[in-house]
Amino acid sequence: MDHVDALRSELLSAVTEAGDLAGLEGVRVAALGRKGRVTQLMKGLGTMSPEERKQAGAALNALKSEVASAIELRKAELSQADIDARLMAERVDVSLPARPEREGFIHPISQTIDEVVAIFGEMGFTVAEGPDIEDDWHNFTALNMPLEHPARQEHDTFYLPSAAEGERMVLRTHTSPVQIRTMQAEKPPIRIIVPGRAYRCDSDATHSPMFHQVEGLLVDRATHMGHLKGCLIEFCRTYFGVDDLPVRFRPSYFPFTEPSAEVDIGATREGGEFRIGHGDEWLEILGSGMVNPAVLENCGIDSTVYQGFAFGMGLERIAMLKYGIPDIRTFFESDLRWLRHFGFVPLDIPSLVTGTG
Ligand code: 2NL
Repeated sequence: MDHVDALRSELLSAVTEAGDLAGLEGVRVAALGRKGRVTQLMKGLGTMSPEERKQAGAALNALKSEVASAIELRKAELSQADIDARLMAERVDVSLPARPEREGFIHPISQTIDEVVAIFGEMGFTVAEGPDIEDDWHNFTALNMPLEHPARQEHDTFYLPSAAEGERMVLRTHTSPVQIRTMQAEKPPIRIIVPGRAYRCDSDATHSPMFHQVEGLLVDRATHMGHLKGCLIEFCRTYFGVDDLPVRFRPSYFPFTEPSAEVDIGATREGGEFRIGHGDEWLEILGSGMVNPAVLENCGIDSTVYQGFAFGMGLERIAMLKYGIPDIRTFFESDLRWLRHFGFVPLDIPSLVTGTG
């Protein structure tokens, strides 16, 4: 069996010396492949006497499995070395300055969403999302707007062609269906904000058929109007960066809240333009109210135990007021000169300390 021992040490050192995966595969084929040396020796077993075959067969099987496991071991080592080499070669220096040809700007809507999320995030709200294409129940019925409700006609809804026998779907007219879905899926306490696209068939200097909203919803056992007021006053003052900004709650009506209030902030008119802050003018910036108990019940929440407040605002509107953008249609024209003027640099991250980011 001396020749088996010699072959063993020869093959094992070839395995150890293989410098890469391709070289190792060559060693494997030469030893264990169809015409490999170990395979050839095993073929010779057939010509031996039964006694010889028993001994030689056991020795060759042992050799074969020893060589095979040495190859596996070396393969693992070489693969790791391969990964290490690639990681070194493909390393990216993240501290390099941005290349001028890759210069880009954050769209004011994205910036405004980031700012609003930062402010409400600090108060403990998380972001929820849902589909743009909705069914009638989630967009209207659950929100206390039954078929004959006049608010449905006011909404200038975009309807999709109805499927053969299916119901007619709508492009959501507000982001409220996301709150409905959250209330159905989760138990209170609920504290979410929902930034997203909404659609209404309307177009002029202050209306776009596709626009963005942020709505908010908080549901808990003892939620009341004081919580709503504190939360929204805090939001207005932080968003506009005016510590003592006057904020006014004016009675209003929405089918999904009772009572309802619209929120105005103090402003002065200078020339044709509004300036946010003190003064004798009021600017409406959002709608709000205590969630109508019928809406809670529609979502399976016991309205004798839980109460909630909700609010909604147009993102283009609050962005136009803060950044002095005069026409809503320019948000969606993809005009690079407009974006360079009103856009934000990517590293200018919004935070509560920097306000605008
Ligand atoms: C506005 C007014 C508002 C809500 C939205 C809401 C959602 C649910 C339940 C109750 Cl699921 N309310 N949303 C409430 C009050 C006002 O939006 O003027 N938006 C631009």
